[in-house]
Amino acid sequence: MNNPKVRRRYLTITGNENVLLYLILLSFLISCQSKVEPPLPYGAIPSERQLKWHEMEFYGFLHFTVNTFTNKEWGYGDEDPIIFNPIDFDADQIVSTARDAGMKGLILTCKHHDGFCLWPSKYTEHSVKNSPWKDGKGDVVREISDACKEYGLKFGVYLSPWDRNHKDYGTPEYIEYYRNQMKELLTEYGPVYEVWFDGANGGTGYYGGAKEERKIDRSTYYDWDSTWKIVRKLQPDACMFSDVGPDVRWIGNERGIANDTCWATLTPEGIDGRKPGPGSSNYRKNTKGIRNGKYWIPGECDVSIRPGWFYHKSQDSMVRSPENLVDLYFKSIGRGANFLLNLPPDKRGLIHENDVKSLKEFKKTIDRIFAKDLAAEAKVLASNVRGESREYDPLNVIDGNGNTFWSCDDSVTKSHIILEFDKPVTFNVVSLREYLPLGQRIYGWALDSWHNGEWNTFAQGASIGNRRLWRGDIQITDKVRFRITDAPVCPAVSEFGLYLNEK
Ligand code: FUL
Ligand code: CA
Repeated sequence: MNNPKVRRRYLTITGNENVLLYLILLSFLISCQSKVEPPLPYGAIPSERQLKWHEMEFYGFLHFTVNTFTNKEWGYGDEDPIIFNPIDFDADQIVSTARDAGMKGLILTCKHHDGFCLWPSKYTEHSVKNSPWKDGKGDVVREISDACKEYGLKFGVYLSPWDRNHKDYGTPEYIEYYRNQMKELLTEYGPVYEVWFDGANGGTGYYGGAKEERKIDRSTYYDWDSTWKIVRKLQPDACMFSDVGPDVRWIGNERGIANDTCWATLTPEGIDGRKPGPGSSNYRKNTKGIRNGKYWIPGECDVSIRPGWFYHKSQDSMVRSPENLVDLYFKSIGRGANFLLNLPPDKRGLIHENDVKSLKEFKKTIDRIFAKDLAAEAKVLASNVRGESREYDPLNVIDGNGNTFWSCDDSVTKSHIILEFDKPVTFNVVSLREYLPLGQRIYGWALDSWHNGEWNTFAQGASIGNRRLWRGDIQITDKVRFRITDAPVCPAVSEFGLYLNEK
């Protein structure tokens, strides 16, 4: 200890430790002060898989089968597999068209009502393996799912519960067949993000030559709970779509439009007191959902880019215009639902030039609208900040991060934020998002702009959810106010954006 060198070293170490201890203590005190518990979740809340699904927002449907060659919408089930021969089939063209349109996934009709399988299922001969296409060695499911991986899109599966070809349809044997096919699709083609259960089922068909009508009890025949368990086991991240969920609900129309007020929650109702199921539910309530419904089952708006779901030459001039697609974007995604747009490959096995053209223009318009978020420049003030904590600061609504949000004290339900700008901003589109892990918490909102010393309300609505888009008259102002006019609990608003849609 008498050695000065050693002493000095000892002293130095001690000094550092003190500073270190001081810093630890300080950051502990700061974190104690700023750590304010987040609000408790309200009502039904989304699962992890549903949260991922919400991020998808826009994706495509591919309706492709023997109907493409027979010019029908619903095949009877007696089609000869030799008619399926898309000689120029090009999965790259199909998937890159979807990607270039901004789609984040594709759902393929692996089997439609006619029963023809686009993959060589080992449970039937009624498939691509008996088609001249690629000498019976082709597999549309393989090629589309591989191309999706290559282009960074997620892959989804449509497997029609109704099968107008299968001889056993209507008996328990068919359910086994259906589940076996589902297992093939969910184990042999990589990750699946969505499984689509169509509610259209039961009726006339070929049925192995019987050519008759087979009625089924839609609420019991399929024993959906057991099939859904298989999907959960094989693809735990996949969301299941049907009229009644369990993860995603049909929006109740095939026009691609959610109700202006659209809740992510729903309590599915059966018909005549029976168990709700795909094709047997009071789906009219799906368009709006049910405020504070029992389950988180958000809406998906499916619609085709043409009048039909399958390709028909006669509809080449009836492709939806880019403006119409933008309108659907605002009426689906902009109302908290997802947008599922069908692109039917033609007889060649390609997305037709007219559809490609419209999609390109649509994408350009969407990109132009959302190119610059004017709100990012704002100063943001709030009527209340939860625990006065920086964690719930109103600036969180303009940070471009969906995981940070503005919130208030538990007792504060009606509240507002004001965005202030150095110079007036010009906008005609507003984008709002709630922080979904805490549930859908806002029941009413309004937007005001500041003109000549007073507030003018230019927009109002009820639901927000994953996203709420408003598009209207041009506003020029240096102050914008977002008011929560009705809410059962304090809010959790994650994002607020202002954009200019130049004509
Ligand atoms: C409906 C089906 O009957 C149509 O053919 C199409 O597949 C559409 C997406 O769902 O219920
Ligand atoms: Ca944020």
